[in-house]
Amino acid sequence: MGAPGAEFAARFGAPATHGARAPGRVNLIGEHVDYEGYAVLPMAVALETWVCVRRAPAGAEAGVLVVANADGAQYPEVELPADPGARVDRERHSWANYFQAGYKGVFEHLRREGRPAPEPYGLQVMVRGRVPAGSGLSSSSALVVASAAAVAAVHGLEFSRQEIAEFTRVCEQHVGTMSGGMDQAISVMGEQGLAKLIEFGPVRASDVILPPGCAFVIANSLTVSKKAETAAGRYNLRVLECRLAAVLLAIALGTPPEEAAASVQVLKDVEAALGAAGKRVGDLLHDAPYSLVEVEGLLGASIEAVAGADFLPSVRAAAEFGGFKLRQRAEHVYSEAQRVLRFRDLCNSSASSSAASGETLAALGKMMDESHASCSVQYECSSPELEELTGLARELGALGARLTGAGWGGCMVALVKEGDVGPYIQALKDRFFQKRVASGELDASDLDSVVFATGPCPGASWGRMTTAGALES
Ligand code: NG1
Repeated sequence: MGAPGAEFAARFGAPATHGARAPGRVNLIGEHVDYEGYAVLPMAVALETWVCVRRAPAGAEAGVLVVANADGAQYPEVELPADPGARVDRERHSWANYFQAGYKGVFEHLRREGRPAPEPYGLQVMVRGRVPAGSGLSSSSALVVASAAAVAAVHGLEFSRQEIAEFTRVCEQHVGTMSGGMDQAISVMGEQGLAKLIEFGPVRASDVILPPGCAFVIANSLTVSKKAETAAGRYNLRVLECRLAAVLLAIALGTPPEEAAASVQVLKDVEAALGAAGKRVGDLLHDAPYSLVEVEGLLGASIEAVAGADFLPSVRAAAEFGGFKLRQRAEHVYSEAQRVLRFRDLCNSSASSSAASGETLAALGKMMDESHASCSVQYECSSPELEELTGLARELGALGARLTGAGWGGCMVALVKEGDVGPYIQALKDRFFQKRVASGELDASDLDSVVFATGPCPGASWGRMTTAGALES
């Protein structure tokens, strides 16, 4: 399924002039560490989102963005102002918020860079997404990246891949999650046949050659993770807990509270000082959840003053959950960051052999299992369905299995020997999915889209569209 060219012409009466496609991704290892400044190891997948655009003709639509979707029944058409300054309405969780975030991002980037911005004109837009929403494969970033790239193309703007990766990370935050940057980066920088180590500050991607003889199987737990809607008590709360843990670690290491709050943003900022002092997280942070009173007492300031008012909903959510689990969150981040580098090193060192040894694959699988356990126990971002699925995945012979993406639902990724893929997928269908078909939760015709093997795919492309509805090469 390619560009929604026919749908565009049917809705707007003329072909699209510009377009972009951007893929979703599967993260092989490195969960919830990107927003703490650490590297992640994803690959782009074959599921992608298309955004086709055309400048609105003079008249009624000249000052608006008419944003339509090829699946109009599920994603109804939305009209937005053609004004990059217009606020994204976070309280109304519309699918088109992601388009608007990408649209704003283009102009905000130009402004930050001090580059001249073109007059923003009205646009006709048609979207088609094949990345399942809320599945942990980053449908949100695929849409933000494709939107930004298409908007840039129709305004005649040229950006590097790195620029797009940087500014789409920032602009996706308009939707309401304090996104870390992995998804946008791999969606733009993905390459056929290569996983990538993505590092931040500035964002950059280096090749990771996956060992020959192995395959990655993605399976959807069928519980949708509504990231934007649940951000206050889940994703954003974790970002806040990490920030608080980082500042309290710095204070425990002797930095005065005010200085720590000003200079420490993420856990990576205190890693060196921890190492230099020969301390571990568990030496400095206690196991029991921290109450608001205790945290603010240690900070010598309100959380709002330290982290900003955007986190107030998360502060309220933490009170409901019984406090902030700072030690557990920090331990997850530091251990996961190390697993990413060990995983990368092992992949690259086995790249020269014609088939990876059983030992190598077993070691990679073990790291994936450890990553999952840490996500589940320390970071508490798994779900009963993901536990069932990853447990079954191992029982059925996967060398390792873990949730992928933010968690709380969505997909898992399992490492499987290449030769075992067919029977393995069939066994997963029989043991996990068939009963869901029987209960009506899943349509039998969707079986192949909820469990499949994939290799690394190319990142986004964009530009002018041919009249036949393809991107000009
Ligand atoms: P999902 O929700 O799977 O797209 C999110 C973040 C990532 C990263 C992962 C957890 C966004 C757009 N993406 O991914 O940056 O933090 O969670 O590793 O918020």
